[in-house]
Amino acid sequence: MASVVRALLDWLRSLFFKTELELTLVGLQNSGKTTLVNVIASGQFTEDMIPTVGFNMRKVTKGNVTMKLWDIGGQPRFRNMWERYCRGVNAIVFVLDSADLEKLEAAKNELKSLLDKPQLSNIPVLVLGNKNDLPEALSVEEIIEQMNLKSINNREVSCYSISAKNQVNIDITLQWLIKKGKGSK
Ligand SMILES: Nc1nc2c(ncn2[C@@H]2O[C@H](COP(=O)(O)OP(=O)(O)OP(=O)(O)O)[C@@H](O)[C@H]2O)c(=O)[nH]1
Ligand SMILES: [Mg+2]
Repeated sequence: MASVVRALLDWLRSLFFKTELELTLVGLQNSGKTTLVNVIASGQFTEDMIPTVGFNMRKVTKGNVTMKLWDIGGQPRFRNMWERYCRGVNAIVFVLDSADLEKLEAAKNELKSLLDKPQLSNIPVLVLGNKNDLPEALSVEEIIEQMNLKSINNREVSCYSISAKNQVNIDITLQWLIKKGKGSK
């Protein structure tokens, strides 16, 4: 009986309460940002991707949750746009190719310089080590160490190891992000 009541309450709540989220995805080119957005939006993985020129915006609704996803190009010529698109969002998602060890230092420097921007202070950051299906991918502990994430102490920071390709840890990623949204009637 209690579970029936709970289900009824959940259903009633779902009729009235919506969560709205605005998120920005940044990270070096080829890390998998657009792929991840496609997986979140439609569950589809496509191998043949074209680099994002400028940015894309996708609005995705899942149940009561509406997410506005800003997906910004990661090539050097677009990186000066990152800050502008991160202002005022609920969370910044920094996507890393966790199997591309050569680009790790550049990724670390780009993340640091982004988070040093005063306009972005306090915005929570989720670092996603993507491509964990590849054998050389770093573990979460290695990413935290190599990306110097423990030195970030002016905001909430989390890190997950994911695979957009195999849809690994996309569920916990979404759960983390949804908690950053604000409920509204
Ligand atoms: N093995 C593997 N490949 C992936 C994964 N996610 C993305 N890729 C591949 O990585 C390449 C780049 O993906 P994109 O989504 O275009 O990368 P991006 O970060 O949007 O790149 P820019 O738009 O240039 O910044 C594509 O060939 C994808 O198929 C993954 O989880 N595993
Ligand atoms: Mg892209």
